[in-house]
Amino acid sequence: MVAALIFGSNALFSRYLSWFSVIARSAGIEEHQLRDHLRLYRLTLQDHVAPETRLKLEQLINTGEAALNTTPKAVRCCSTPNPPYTDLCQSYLAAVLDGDKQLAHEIIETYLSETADLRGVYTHVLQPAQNELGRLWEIGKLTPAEEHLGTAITQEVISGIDHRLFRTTRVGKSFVGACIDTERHDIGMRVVTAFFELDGWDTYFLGATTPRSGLIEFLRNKQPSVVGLSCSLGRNLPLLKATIAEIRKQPELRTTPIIVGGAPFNADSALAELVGADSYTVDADHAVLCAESALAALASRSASNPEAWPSTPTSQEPCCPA
Ligand code: B12
Repeated sequence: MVAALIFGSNALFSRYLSWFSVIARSAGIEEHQLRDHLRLYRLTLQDHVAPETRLKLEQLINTGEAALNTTPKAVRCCSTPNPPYTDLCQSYLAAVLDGDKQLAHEIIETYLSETADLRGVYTHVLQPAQNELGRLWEIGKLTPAEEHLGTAITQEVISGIDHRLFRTTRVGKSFVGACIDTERHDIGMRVVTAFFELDGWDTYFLGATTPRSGLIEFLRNKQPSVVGLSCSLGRNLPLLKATIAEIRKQPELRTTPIIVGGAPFNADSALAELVGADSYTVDADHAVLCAESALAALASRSASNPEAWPSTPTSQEPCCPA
């Protein structure tokens, strides 16, 4: 809620509330209790906030109340028909839910030896399987330990197929992908970084909870063509904004395009501009194209008006259709 208030994002708050209402329901909390909760929020907070914030708060809570009637926008899971991956995704998920990591590896290795369809495995098997783990945890059908086991198996499978990423043809560009200091969700960033590697970029995946000072020192040394930052939780947006501001203060990184991604941006793409990023995109399939267009925008801007740069990033629209 605080991040939604800070960034004035009703979409972020309604996504949060529709998510929370699922968790609450599976914990036996009824909708009228959530409504009471919001009413008390309104009553309590309005006496403690400035008039302009009160208005924003009012709008936020109104959208939130409306969101309680809606079901959260589903993320693609293995239960979502997605030919030709449906059976593969479901058999992979079944192996993961059984904790059968040998079978999980075999299913992916067999498919890859027949198709070499690495991109399909990442975005149409591993990602929906992870989303399904989240959905089952959310409705109380999976314990945190079982979700951790499933996630660990997927991380092992990703490590097992990493060797297939390396291409002979390099494109002479580099990409650093990281999660900020409070963000523990790094599989999304790892998959995005893999897509850059597949396209011949030199990539550096720094993973979860990367301390800001270390991230900035690494970026100053590497001076990558593009930086990617991942955020899965709305509450991490203010820190992401501060991290991007810090990166832009570095003379060596003044013109380096920064692209972002993760669930909060899929809820409200305007947040990409509000955290100071150059652009955002919904998933790994569009990430390299997103980086290419950010680099093209950089080139045309510094060519047309070297003085103006880097004043304002160009497009905030998802650089590829959401
Ligand atoms: C695995 C997981 C964890 C693991 C993470 C392990 C790891 N090393 O990553 C652990 C157990 C640590 C974890 C912890 C928590 N989690 Co969690 N987690 C998940 C889960 C199940 C899967 C995420 C995943 O791996 N997805 C697969 C990847 C491939 O997809 P992705 O992340 O969406 O990334 C894609 C796009 O978003 C995009 N993208 C992402 N980043 C970037 C960056 C750039 C630059 C670009 C271009 C694109 C891009 O492209 C990616 C590839 O296509 C999700 C469920 C879900 N639906 O997301 C919950 C989920 C995100 N977690 C959730 C929660 C609540 C938590 C906790 C707060 C739980 C708790 N109480 O402790 C903690 C918070 C920890 C923290 N501080 O970050 C909620 C968040 C709900 C919300 N309100 O936002 C979710 C949605 C579960 C749920 N259904 O309720 N979690």
